Amino acid sequence: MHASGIEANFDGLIGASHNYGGLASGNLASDANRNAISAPRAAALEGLAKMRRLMDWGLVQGIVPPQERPLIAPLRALGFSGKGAGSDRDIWEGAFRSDPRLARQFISASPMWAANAATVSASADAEDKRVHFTPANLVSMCHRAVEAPGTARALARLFPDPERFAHHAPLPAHAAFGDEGAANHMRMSAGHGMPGVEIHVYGREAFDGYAGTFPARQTLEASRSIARLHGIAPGSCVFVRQSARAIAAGAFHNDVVAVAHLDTLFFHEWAFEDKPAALDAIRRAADGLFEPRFVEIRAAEVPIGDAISSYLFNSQLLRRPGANHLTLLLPMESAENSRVKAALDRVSSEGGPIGEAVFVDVRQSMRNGGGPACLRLRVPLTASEAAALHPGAVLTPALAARLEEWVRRYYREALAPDDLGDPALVDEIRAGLDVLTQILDLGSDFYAFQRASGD
Ligand code: SUG
Repeated sequence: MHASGIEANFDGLIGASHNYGGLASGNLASDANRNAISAPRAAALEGLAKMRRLMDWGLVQGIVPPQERPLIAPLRALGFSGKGAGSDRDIWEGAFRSDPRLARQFISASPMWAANAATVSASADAEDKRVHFTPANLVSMCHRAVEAPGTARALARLFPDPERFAHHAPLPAHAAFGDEGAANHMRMSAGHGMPGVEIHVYGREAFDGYAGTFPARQTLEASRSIARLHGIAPGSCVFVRQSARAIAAGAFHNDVVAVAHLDTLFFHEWAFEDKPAALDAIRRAADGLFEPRFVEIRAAEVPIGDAISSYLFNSQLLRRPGANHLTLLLPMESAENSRVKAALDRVSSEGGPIGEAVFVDVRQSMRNGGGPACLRLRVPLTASEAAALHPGAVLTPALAARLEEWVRRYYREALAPDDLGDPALVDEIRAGLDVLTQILDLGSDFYAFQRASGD
């Protein structure tokens, strides 16, 4: 354990309902793959292989359990009652038959993208010296807005000690407070346990007109509220507007065009609306704490379209224990784009902070617009906070092997769009999740279907 703390990565374990719904407007990959046949088993194994890699590098790797899907309680609330006794299977079958477009909002495996689970502040930045979590309300997209209660429950289990971890409620579920979690939040510091700069990137101001082609999911008002709730001193926060042209090109979250780790910010020239002001604000906030290092990729070297299709910036920027440079863990797609590959070769050989580029296959998630960085929630921790994590969800070689076996047993190899309406899926997925609560030691009332109330 590094004296100044560590960054734990909590990845969303990809759920058995992983499918291509084309549900996310402004996310070009989701749109392009609408109705493709998905491979849930391969998807989950890809995700686990990525987690294994971090664990093998000696980093702390945690797991965010998949959420229950299909979600039945909201369908009941929308008036679906099923035939006969109105069992959950009946409700799912009836809802899918009568309105498949609506039903598909409730069977997405979208909680896999843990970068959207919550915004997390380091204890060193917070007034009360606890790690703060605010689950994202994700109100911009129907299929994602239903994640917040399940996320709150999971985070409370994974980070249980109230002396060290503070859990807030999601922001009010209105577009004015649209919040997409850590995908629009970066932290820079000299060490994970040391005071740093919290950078919030927003797409629009709530009470201004917004006329972009694609939704700007995060509001300034949401970002400011989170900073207030977390008790971050105003001088340690920077609020930066994402560039409208990046959103128009398909950068639906900041983490598609920028990523930070320790003192380094790696970003595309077009990431921010006013780049000089953004970099200046970061420099000012960092004054006396650390010297920020900026690694910029110019549009002339990698056009924004290539950056987005390759997910160059949706990479994990990490320091492998013992290394004196940073490592970028990127999706395979970045190695396959010649301009992107050339830029990576330049960046990692010019003696700057980034010294290595490693590629990982997460193609199943990528086809829904979720790269390596989307799949993980970063949690900066001191040694004593790391010791207070729920131990059942911290990856070990034995747990990884158990989870791989579990996936092979409970996940289908393929899901075609019409398979989603199969009522057998409801029981099949629940049987798997029931076993998962034992594997991860989550207790026997973690999922709604395990509770007598059912919600
Ligand atoms: O919210 N895709 C997700 C991808 C999230 C990526 N996360 C980060 N950038 N941090 C989204 O757009 C597609 C689901 C579908 O179409 O079936 C989806 O929700």
